[in-house]
Amino acid sequence: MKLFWSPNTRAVRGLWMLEETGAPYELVEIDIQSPESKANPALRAASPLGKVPALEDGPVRIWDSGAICGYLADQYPVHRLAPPIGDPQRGAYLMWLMFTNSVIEPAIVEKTAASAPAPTRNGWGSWESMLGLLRNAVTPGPWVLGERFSAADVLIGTSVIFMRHFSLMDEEPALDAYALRCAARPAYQRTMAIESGEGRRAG
Ligand SMILES: N[C@@H](CCC(=O)N[C@@H](CS)C(=O)NCC(=O)O)C(=O)O
Repeated sequence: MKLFWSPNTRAVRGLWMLEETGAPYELVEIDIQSPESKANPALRAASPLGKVPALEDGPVRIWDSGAICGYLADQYPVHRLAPPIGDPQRGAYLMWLMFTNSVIEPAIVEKTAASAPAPTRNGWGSWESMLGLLRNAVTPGPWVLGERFSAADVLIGTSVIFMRHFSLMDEEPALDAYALRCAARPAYQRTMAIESGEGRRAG
């Protein structure tokens, strides 16, 4: 299995998820500033826009971080990173798995571009409503599905950590505590070591 990845990008989601599963993988570093690097045919086969993360697993090619995390959770059920089909938490899990790319990211654009909120027209609601939903999602926690850590926390966790890092939120005690819980996970710490270059491995 190969993860096309670049440090300090959304590819961290795929990397953290792989570290949660413990599955063997090869990291293929892409320089997203370099047209030559993004022209890598194997990357293009997995990711037509040349974006990271992208995953190659046998005949499977996936280029969306949410889909990659969901796929890996289902492929490695022994790690219980997704409620299985038929589980009462499956619906909530799928909703939170998609929340980052369908709600948080557009809401961040709304905030950073200083667009006027249009919560009825915009599918993500608004920046404020997104934050309210997130606060409720991690309260009481520890994870968005309560006691059960899942692939959805990889998505939501990286988003909350990103928003804190770039000071997009004011003080948010529940979200701050959640971010610290995510960051304390051994798989997340291994991911950060790889991102920084210390723990990089291939194959
Ligand atoms: N929705 C995609 C977004 C991926 C994405 O935009 N990745 C950026 C890095 S954070 C990228 O590869 N940019 C390089 C480019 O677009 O050329 C996902 O979540 O996987």
